[in-house]
Amino acid sequence: MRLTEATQSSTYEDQPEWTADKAADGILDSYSCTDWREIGNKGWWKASLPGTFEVEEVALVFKYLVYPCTYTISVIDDYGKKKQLCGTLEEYWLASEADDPDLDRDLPFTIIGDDKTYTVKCDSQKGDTVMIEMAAGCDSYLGLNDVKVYGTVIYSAEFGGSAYVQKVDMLLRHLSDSCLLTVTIFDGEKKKSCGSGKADKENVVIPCGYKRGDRVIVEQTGCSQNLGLYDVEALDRNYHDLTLDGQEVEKSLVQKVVEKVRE
Ligand SMILES: [Ca+2]
Repeated sequence: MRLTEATQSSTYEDQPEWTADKAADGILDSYSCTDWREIGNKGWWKASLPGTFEVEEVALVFKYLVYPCTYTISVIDDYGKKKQLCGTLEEYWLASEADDPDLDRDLPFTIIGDDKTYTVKCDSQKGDTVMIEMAAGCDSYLGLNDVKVYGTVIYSAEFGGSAYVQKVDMLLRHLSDSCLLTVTIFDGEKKKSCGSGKADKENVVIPCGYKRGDRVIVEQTGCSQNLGLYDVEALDRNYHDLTLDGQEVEKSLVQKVVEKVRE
């Protein structure tokens, strides 16, 4: 997803052009890195996500030296500013180890050309900001080429009663080939799947086969950004619009309902 409003605790004074936004521009070359250097202090880098996401994965792409230091990767909640840990990157002499083909040791990086990518799996932490911190006391600096964040947005709306749903019609702000929109009708606690569609056109329509329920849930998965649902419409079997009371919902709520259905 496209990251914005990148900031960092400091910018290395000898490389003033290596600003925080260089790790949020999607450009993977050695002139598009960020560098912060904190001797003895706790350094950090953070950026805003394009909306509130349930974050599944954060990938850090390094271009050059990473001196031994422990980095923590977190997702920050929008309202409470609650910091939720995704994972840590422990001390690695990345450049020397990765450049030595005889070194018999597993590195937690995917290495393609000069790019060394460290991926941390998150546990659907919900938030609108990603933050990377360097442990205090590291005599270290970081050449961070880019940060990639993957996550899910969920939309949920109630009909204000029970209805037979003919189709769900969605109007998107952004398009994506890799992104799937999945529509589910809930009838009380019973889950009825309508189907999925690629988010590759402005107007995505998912037929629901007159499934009866009182709530529609749209899940956005595999996306690199929040598609931005301009509008969601559901038609009943008489082709009447169902009034939707739309909102983003906590995934835990959906999971709770789904778990009950499976019981
Ligand atoms: Ca970059």
